[in-house]
Amino acid sequence: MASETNGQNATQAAGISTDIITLTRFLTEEQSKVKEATGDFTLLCHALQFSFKAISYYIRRATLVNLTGLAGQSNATGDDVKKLDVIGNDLFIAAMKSSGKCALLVSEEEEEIIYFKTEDGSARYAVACDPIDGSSNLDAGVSVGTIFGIHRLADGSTGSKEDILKPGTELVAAGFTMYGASAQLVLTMKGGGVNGFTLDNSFGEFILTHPDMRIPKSRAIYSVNEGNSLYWEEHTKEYFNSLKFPQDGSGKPYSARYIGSMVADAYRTLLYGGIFAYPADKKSPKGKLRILYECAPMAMVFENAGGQAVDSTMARMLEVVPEHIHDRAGIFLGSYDEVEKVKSFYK
Ligand code: AHM
Ligand code: MG
Repeated sequence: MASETNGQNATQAAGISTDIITLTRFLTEEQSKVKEATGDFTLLCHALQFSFKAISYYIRRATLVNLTGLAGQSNATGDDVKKLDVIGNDLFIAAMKSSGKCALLVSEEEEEIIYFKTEDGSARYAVACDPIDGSSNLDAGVSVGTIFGIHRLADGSTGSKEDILKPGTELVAAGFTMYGASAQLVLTMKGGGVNGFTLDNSFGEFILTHPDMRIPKSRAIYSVNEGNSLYWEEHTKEYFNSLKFPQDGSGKPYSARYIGSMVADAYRTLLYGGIFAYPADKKSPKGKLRILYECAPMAMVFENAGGQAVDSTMARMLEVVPEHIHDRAGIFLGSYDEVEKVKSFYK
């Protein structure tokens, strides 16, 4: 007993926490709260977290092992493909396949749906992902990320297009990992809160560092590619001008922050508040960002953290149904009040 007390004193004195909530522990605890849980979702998440760790590892080593630059091809949505895009995509596919729980996968890098047939039909999930979002920033060492959304197959289905061409309201879980100064994983589940984990490279574990994340209700920060303003619709121009040239007597304009990586811009917005937008415009009438693996998962995170997300027609982003797997939408997401302000310009 005495030595136990001495031990506790020693850990306290050293400022060491011995009761750490890893992602693995968090998932196990979440699973135990659901009576009918089979553990399949937990296993799928374990495969996901391995892909995040592996992608993070290769991004960190990219410059040293000649992984920067183009792979010499373009992807399903016509973007130049970086070598790391290919590696990230391959890692993600292998992780989903080997999990045995993923029936089908939509990736930004793949034109068609990838189906993983299992003998026993135990794969009950459909996953959409952008393995490395913001990859045009990679060679400059700027933060990029992986975005994912998870749907459950309809009863009786063994996996079909209809299992993934669903609105975000049907997502069972979604989130993203940002590969920045450290790898930050943000995860949310249907009807739940938003939790943030930081990859501790020495442990090789994601540690719960940001429990129950809530986005500030408002903040005077906007994040948009202003280089597109020539193509913006009038109400888009009016809205952003109102942030820069306030007429309400406060006299203080908003600050602009734009990284050009959705995951990094969204993560900052989630922590600090404000608004992130990639509006539809005259050049891109459907917007740039993809519904299944960019807009909907982010919208779920922001709503579950107390914020909002809408498309360029001001429809709730989570209710937008994609027409095809790489369908796009304009998007505004962020603090509750900031999105309300956007809506007032589009009435
Ligand atoms: P990607 O999936 O090809 O990387 O493109 C998506 C990225 C987002 O991360 C980011 O918000 C946007 O494209 C930036 O686009 P732009 O360079 O037009 O501002
Ligand atoms: Mg992307």
